Amino acid sequence: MLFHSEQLLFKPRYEWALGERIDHPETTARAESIVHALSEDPLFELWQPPALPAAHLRGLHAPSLLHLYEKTVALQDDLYPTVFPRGDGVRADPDNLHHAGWWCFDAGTPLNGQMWSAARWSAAAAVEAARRISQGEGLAYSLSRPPGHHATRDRFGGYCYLNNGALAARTLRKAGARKVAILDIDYHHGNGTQSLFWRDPSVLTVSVHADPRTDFPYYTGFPEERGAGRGEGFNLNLCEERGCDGTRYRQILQEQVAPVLRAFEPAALILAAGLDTYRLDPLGKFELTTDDLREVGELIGSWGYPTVAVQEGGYHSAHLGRNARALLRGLRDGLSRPR
Ligand code: Q9C
Ligand code: ZN
Repeated sequence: MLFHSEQLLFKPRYEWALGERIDHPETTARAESIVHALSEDPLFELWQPPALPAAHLRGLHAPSLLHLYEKTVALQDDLYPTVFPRGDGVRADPDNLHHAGWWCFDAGTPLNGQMWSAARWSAAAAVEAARRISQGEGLAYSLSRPPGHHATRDRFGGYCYLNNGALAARTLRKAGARKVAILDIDYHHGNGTQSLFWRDPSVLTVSVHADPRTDFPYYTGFPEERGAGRGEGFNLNLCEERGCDGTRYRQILQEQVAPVLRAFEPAALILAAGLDTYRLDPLGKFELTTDDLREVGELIGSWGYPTVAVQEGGYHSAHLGRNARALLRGLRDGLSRPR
């Protein structure tokens, strides 16, 4: 398990949900729950990643976005962008935090003085997990928090600032992997990851998620989004209705995901490991049990790809640790007996 304690200093307080101001779901208790559950398990040793050089981030994210993030360290309070300009004639200045809305796509992802350090360590953990896979390990887990899969090249949103899973994929590609697949099992569509590899045939992106007509991020995640240019056909969106249970979920993995991965033949797999498909999750409306998550892990592991598991969502803090442990144990068991 890769994790840095500075990831715990970022505490978003609230978000807006249809006119209600609700406690922010992406709490430090989430990470604490996972650290606690995995520390009790001798199989998951806790490692601190090395710091991530800024150059590594510039390969994926817009310099202006990173510039804006650097500015946020001076913030004394939480900043929620409220002005979201669009179209021609907008001159956005990353030195001016009043312009933060240009780099933001929702009202649930605040900036404050602690965010930038936490997000960088979260990304550093994912990159280090990927580095370990490139050196021959079979499974590595990054406790990435804040999460990453909604972050695009130049926009934050959906509680995500840097796209941790995408950085892991790039790390593997740079280390020599010709083809890498990202499988996103978070309840929500991985819109950021999709957009980052939209034209890239060397990174296959697959996301299994709730129907965007009813669930965040609403605008993307439809099956007709398949990539473009040379990347056409290398993005796959699989939508499920609310209420999807473990049996149905595994059926999707087995019948629709496994053949696509097999045909692609990736050198490694990035698993965007959201746990908000859990039946008690306050945001997700799927019905997977803890044991289903273990079986999901086992099924994915049985495909035999060296795997970087990167934490994404999952908001039932009290059960989050045991769910992460179930998924990871499943993965490890599956990998130990490939089919
Ligand atoms: N009432 C991830 O799981 N807000 N992000 C939903 C809730 C956005 C979820 C409103 C949910 C983002 C990484
Ligand atoms: Zn999610």
